[in-house]
Amino acid sequence: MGFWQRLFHRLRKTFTGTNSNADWAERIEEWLISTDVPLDLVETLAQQVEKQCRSTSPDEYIACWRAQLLAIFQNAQPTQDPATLIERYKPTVYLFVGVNGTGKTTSVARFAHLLQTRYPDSRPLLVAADTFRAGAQEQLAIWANRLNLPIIQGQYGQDPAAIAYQGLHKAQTQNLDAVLIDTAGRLHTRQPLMDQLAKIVRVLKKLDESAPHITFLVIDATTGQNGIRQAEVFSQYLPISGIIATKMDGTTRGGILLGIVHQFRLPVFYVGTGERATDLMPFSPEEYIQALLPAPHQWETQPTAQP
Ligand SMILES: Nc1nc2c(ncn2[C@@H]2O[C@H](COP(=O)(O)OP(=O)(O)OP(=O)(O)O)[C@@H](O)[C@H]2O)c(=O)[nH]1
Ligand SMILES: [Mg+2]
Repeated sequence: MGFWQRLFHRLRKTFTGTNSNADWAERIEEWLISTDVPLDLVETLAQQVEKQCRSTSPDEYIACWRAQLLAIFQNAQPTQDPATLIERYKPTVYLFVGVNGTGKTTSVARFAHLLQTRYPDSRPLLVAADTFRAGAQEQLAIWANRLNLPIIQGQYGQDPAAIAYQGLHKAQTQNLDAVLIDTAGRLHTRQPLMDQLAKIVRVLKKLDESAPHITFLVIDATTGQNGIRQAEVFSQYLPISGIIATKMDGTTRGGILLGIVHQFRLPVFYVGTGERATDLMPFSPEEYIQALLPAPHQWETQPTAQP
């Protein structure tokens, strides 16, 4: 390129801003990848934005990206509010599944508290069907005590399906409103443990064909790309109703959720924002996207990407 050509090119860039969107695109793509949004999804979004967004103002350009991100959630809207199901089924059965340490037990307690807050007359029954990890029974019992809720416990090593059955049976005979079943953390790669989950579902159906009414897959939002695989494998073994995304109170922006919602059309119902009973919020796609892709002047603090 000769001197005049270079100058012309530079001027055109300055005046028409033709290149500025490309610069922005690159920065936004890098940013989203650093928040754990899967690479292929970022690329797809970039292509859509390029086609649809003509504006050269950074604010409008960001708004265009946000609209694309939001559209992903429109394709996976929850058909029901899990909590209000207790008005429909008595008892409503909620099953909590996920890999080790994602926050299942804490989510059982937090969801029980949420039900109690919304329906003060209800008494959810907690069911400790984690017989795999020593101390798991005790952990849920402490929550039951704190929240003043009934609990069904089992023995270490016992068949978790039997405890789930016992729990639902008790709730049916005592006319309780809800049954919240905690399960053992399991690696999605261990088939016998995954088969056990399918067995819990089969056994519940012997007492109530429509149970479980909700199966929450609990995902640790800091988990990175592995979250996709977790959603994929758990969905193969039992019908997942949607996601509880935990540990959203840390530095993570939880970009992996976008990947899960996009790929599996699973709604995100709640986010966990801490370790207390009150730390469970209904998920808001708008707020999530606002935090995932903030205004450019807030970009100085890079989110920490998970390996
Ligand atoms: N900061 C924060 N910590 C959380 C959140 N949810 C759970 N935790 C913590 O994460 C750890 C694991 O939570 P649990 O509820 O025991 O997880 P789990 O899935 O039942 O674990 P396993 O039964 O061992 O598979 C605990 O220390 C919780 O207090 C959250 O939303 N934010
Ligand atoms: Mg647990």
